[in-house]
Amino acid sequence: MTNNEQQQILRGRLDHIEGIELIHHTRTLQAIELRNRHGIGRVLLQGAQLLEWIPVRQKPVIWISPNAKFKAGKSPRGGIPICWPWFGPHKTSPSLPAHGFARTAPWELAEVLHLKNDSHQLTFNLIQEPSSLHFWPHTTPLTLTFVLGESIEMELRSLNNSSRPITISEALHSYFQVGDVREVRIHGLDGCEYLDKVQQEKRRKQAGDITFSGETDRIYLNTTATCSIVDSVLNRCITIEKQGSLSTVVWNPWAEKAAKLGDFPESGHLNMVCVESGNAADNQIALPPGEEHRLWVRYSWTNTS
Ligand code: TA6
Repeated sequence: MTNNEQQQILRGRLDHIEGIELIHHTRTLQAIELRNRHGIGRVLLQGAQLLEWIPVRQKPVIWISPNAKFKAGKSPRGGIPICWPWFGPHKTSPSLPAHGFARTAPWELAEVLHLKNDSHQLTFNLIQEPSSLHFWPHTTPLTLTFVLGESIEMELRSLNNSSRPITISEALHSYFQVGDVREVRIHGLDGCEYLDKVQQEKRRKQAGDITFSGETDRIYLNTTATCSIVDSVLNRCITIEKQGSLSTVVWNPWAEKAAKLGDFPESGHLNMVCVESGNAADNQIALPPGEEHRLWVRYSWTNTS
């Protein structure tokens, strides 16, 4: 089936659903754009990557770089990339894509529901390309469900349909918009052990809230904690609840690394912070044949002024 035929079918399925349409984000990349009484959002079909969610009467909750590059096979900087079936560099083959292949692979929109409270529920299935089979020779259907309404809910389900046990690591690599990261506190990880990736993965223990004054890249381990991003510039608190996740990654590249990455605007690092729910490092997941793993998050926000 050609791409055009697939798009026609998808458009047909969306025609009868209020507030949702298939758009060309670029000439080659399609996105689902949706509007309901709670907000406006876009999800790129490549990577099933939420690009933005702008609640009504709110600043955007999810940060997307104004310099994000939209091209096939590259995850645009920002939004919520899906890191799967490994987090970070591949353990044995550094030439393989960082954070796995799900975030740059094609996904299909399998179901759209317009819920009674005027939220939208979108379910996407990963389309495993032949090119990934040589380094991921497993039958592991991956499904991502969003509920976009007065909050953002996501559920990532990994099913091991192969005959052998598999090991995965994963993260919902969420970029949150903040007024000024230097005035942000992240609450909820006090006392938690973490790997400090700017100090050769030295193991440390968090004391109090997390604050930011330089490059910060930490994998908090063995934590099921609900976290909150307390933003005293936007007078907003974003709450991050999770289930099926034992790791929380906190990242801000700061100015020098952001400049090297090449898709941040000048001082763009000041308006974002990543708080990523997943299972990484010590918390990788061993999935026996026939078993399914479920990672769930809910992002909600309140004004604090
Ligand atoms: O989640 C933090 C991190 O692993 C950082 O080490 C940094 O590499 C970031 O992800 C972004 O990775 P990317 O491949 O999207 O540039």
